[in-house]
Amino acid sequence: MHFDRKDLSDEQLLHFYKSILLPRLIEEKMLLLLRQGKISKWFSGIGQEAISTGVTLALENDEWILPLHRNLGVFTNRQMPLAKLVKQWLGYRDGYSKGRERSFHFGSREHHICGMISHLGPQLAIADGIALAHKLRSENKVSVVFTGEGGTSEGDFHEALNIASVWDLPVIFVIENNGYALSTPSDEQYRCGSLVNKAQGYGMEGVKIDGNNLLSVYDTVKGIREYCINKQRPYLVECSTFRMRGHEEASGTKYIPKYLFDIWEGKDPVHRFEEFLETAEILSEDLKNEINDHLKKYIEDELQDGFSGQEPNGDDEEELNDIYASPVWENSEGIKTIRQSSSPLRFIDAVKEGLQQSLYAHPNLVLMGQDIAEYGGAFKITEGFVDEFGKERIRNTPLCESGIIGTALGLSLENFKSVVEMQFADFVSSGFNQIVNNLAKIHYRWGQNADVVIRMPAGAGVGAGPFHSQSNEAWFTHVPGLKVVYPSTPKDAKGLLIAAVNDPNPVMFFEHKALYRSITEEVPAEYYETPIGKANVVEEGEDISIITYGSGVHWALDYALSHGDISFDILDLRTLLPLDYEAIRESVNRTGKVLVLHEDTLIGGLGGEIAAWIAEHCFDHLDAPVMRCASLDTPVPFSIELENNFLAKGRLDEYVQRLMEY
Ligand SMILES: Cc1ncc(C[n+]2csc(CCOP(=O)(O)OP(=O)(O)O)c2C)c(N)n1
Ligand SMILES: [Mg+2]
Repeated sequence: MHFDRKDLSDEQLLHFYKSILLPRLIEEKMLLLLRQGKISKWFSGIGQEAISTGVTLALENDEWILPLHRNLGVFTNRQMPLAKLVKQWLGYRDGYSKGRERSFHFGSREHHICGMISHLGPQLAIADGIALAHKLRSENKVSVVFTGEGGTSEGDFHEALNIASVWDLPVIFVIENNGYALSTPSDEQYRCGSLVNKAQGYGMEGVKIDGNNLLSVYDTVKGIREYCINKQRPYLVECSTFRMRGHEEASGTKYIPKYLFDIWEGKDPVHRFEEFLETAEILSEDLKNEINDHLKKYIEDELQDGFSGQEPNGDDEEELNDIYASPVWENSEGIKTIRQSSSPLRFIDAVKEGLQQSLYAHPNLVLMGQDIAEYGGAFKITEGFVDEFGKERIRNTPLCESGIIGTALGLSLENFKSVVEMQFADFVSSGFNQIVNNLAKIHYRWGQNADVVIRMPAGAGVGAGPFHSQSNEAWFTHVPGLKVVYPSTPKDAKGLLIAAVNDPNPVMFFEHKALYRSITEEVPAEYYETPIGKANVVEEGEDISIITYGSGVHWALDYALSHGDISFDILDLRTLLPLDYEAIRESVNRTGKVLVLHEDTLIGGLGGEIAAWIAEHCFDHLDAPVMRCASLDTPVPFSIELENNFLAKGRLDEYVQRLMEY
């Protein structure tokens, strides 16, 4: 192995030596503790330390790194105190995630590290968002994200590299190619010779290097960093390496031929670098011992401190409180109005105005979606926005829901807000993982918020078939950490959208397509919030409560209009997560008979949760069983006759009559 020191001083080289040695010594100690049963799980990076160390040393300390499970060297080289890391690994409350996350699955804003979730791939696009933030602010910074060669088979890899290239983002993508993904060898993983060849397909530069040579990694990444900043382009680096231990310690290495260990033992990144320093007479025997002793003592001291951490105490209130980031008070005075005064607006125009005023209120707000720029979006909601706010803030995206939602999270890490438009709510399934696993959980996991609104044009009644008509809100109401909002009127649509953008948490914002152009009402011209989490009593009554939202509100109102003999109490939930249970209770108390109505299908729909809650908490006030009127448990059919038959609206009369009979 040839080491080229270039203009690095002896002092710097010794610093590099300590930097690569520390993670190795910590790991050796960890293996010992594992055997003694003192820690439960360990993903070893022994053999791969030159990559974490070289990459981290090549960056500025305030540049974000998104590491994986074998990158201890990233954490140590960002000077994270080992004691606190140990507390993290032991699940103590004074670790980096209050005992909520395992091993390296956490981040730290202070250290500009955004750790992985278990899913391989989703953090790749977060690096895009961070780099976009730097680009928008004209900062000379890059973001760096790691993947294993196995992770490159995930669609997220493709989406993240493609976005970075199309948007000219200064991101360094580092592949640690250690030849195996758990037991799967490279020839069962990909067929492109070298993974770096993929760079060409994305129209970016790439290089393959010896990932076991600390100076090669350092020097290459340092040069690439300058390239990325100067050219405002991404770069792909493939580092050849090998892991000397099992995938994780319990899984063994039987599937790897022994000769590979012999070959790679000869290329050990720590020993070879040590030898180079000794040969160059930079590291004497005495100094080597001194450094080793010093680091070992540091490790022992920190371990002792780490093991004296505190067990989490499982306080429900604290646990639930950390699901959401606290709202930040925003001064809304003087936000530009689009109209002179209050006037009737269609639902769709109210959404548009909510977006426009939010763009004026938040100079750090970026809109992203397919065809939303010059074309104005599938429903023309953002028409004219490019002229008003510029292409940097109104961003057409490639066709990649997952990558864009990940990018939105990256923007949030750098204090941007974003609104992502799903062309149709149905397509959110292609971005599902990012929403339910990254956006929803990140605040609970390590206190980072995801300031992202996802606009969801949803619902049927437009003859659009199974993939342009779904009511998929219940997919998300089951996910702690999300907020799910579903306005039914233009006034609420504008106010709730403004509130959603102001809210620092991830908000799924449902807009029923059939309401876009069919519902008009007086909407204030001012910039105002309709509070998230508060239901609206649309009508007070005595006979039957209809608890509903979205299109259901209008079905209930129509029905009530043509059945003047029944006194309906109509409650528009407006927010589905968190639910306004108090408003539900009050409505039940007024009538004693409840029908939960929604366009979503019956089984697993939100109606089940509401009915169960009422049965559990309002039993004394009930005069009849809680009923649910929902759409048929099939996909949404295309033909208008079938769709009408599918929709809950057609069964409303039957349910009301059954309730009246009690
Ligand atoms: C989406 C997803 N599928 C499967 C797994 C289970 N899993 C964890 S690590 C791993 C292998 C990863 O291999 P590679 O990307 O090469 O990284 P390495 O472990 O070799 O560093 C697998 C299959 C996972 N974490 N996420
Ligand atoms: Mg691998």
